[in-house]
Amino acid sequence: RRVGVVVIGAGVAGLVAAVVLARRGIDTLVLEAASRARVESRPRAGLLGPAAVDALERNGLADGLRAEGAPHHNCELRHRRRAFVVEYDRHAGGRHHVVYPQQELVADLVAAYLAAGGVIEFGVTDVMLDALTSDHPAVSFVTADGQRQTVESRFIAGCDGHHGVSRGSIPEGALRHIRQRDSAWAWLAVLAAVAPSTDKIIYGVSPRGFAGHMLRDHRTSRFYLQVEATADAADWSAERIWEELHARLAVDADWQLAEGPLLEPPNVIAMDSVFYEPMRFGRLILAGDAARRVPPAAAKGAGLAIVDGETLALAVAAALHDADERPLNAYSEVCLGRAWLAQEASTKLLQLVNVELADPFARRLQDVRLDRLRTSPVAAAEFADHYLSPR
Ligand code: RFL
Repeated sequence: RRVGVVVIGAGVAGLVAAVVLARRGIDTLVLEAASRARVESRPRAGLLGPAAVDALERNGLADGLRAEGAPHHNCELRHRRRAFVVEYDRHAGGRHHVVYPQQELVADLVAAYLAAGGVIEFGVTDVMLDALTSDHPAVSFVTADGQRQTVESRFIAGCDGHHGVSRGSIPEGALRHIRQRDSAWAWLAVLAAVAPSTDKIIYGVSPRGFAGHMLRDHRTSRFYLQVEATADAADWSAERIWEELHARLAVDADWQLAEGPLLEPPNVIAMDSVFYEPMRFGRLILAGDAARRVPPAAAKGAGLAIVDGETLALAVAAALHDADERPLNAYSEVCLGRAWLAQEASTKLLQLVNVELADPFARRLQDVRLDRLRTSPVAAAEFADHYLSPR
């Protein structure tokens, strides 16, 4: 069997790429390890920046997001038991975020791709990539009902996330691994079945460490707690989590944090990033988390994956339709430029909100940064530029 492009992974990167390719008449096959039910219900990201929303709009993929998503123009910081709001859209020409659960976006994208005549194999196992530097790279896999198949293609899009097989199929030494030095901190990610106690995201900076109250939908809330990088999620009972959230988010105002049952076991998310460069090896092109890991701190991962997916598809379409390989040759640099900008935003946000618990000197500087953000329009404009990046 032969197709134009095999896309490995039906996450946001893979599905955006697949829709754009299929709509341009390119025969596309998506291979996904999980079931359809699983990808359409797996909770992850929620906050999407303007570049990602624009990319979805441009491709007619934003109907669900427009109907169900909630625009977000500001966020709240809590410091020394005082709350202040940063109206970041005002400093960014009205650009803002939209909160829309990633699994709902995935469901929209699956539907759009199938409507464009695309084919997805869910539940595949043992995916293997071959002949990546030839004109006809191949992918072999075992279907959900146990058949081994091999498909030849012109290009392979490696969109299978940080733990996928695509990047691992590239020979040792062909990519640079650019890793951040180990961070002392991680975030414990908690998802609870409770209506949010706020209408804006809250970044709480307290003497016990950072706590975040993020938004998902009207029945679900995401929380983060700064923990030691070596922390074990098993040590964090629901009781301990709520106790810390109450303590770290406390303000001298009439505000209550509502509790609810945890929807999944909490997990410890490392804050150390890694980039793999370039994002291409022969006819295999990487997109999204397959090419990097950025911390969820500034909520950039899914947005980058979406714009990578679109950029990849347009570059491959130019190569296949017009024999123009220039966009493909520029692909890695374009995507890396955006991703490093997003990384810088994440790094800056972590410096703003993570508390260096054992370092009074760093904490004094953090106090200054937060006071400047509260009082200086220049500091607020700088925050807005990072928070909404990449453009
Ligand atoms: P995904 O979403 O991981 O999708 C990859 C897909 O590939 C499949 N797969 C395979 N398929 C076939 N063969 C194999 N061998 C395969 N191995 C894996 C997987 O089943 C999956 O379906 O990657 P993609 O598309 O690159 O998208 C990346 C984003 O998912 C990720 O960056 C974000 O979720 C990060 N992130 C956030 N990003 C935001 O922009 N805003 C946020 O608010 C935000 N919050 C978050 C987050 C990530 C989190 N976690 C779970 C680390 C919050 C959390 C808690």
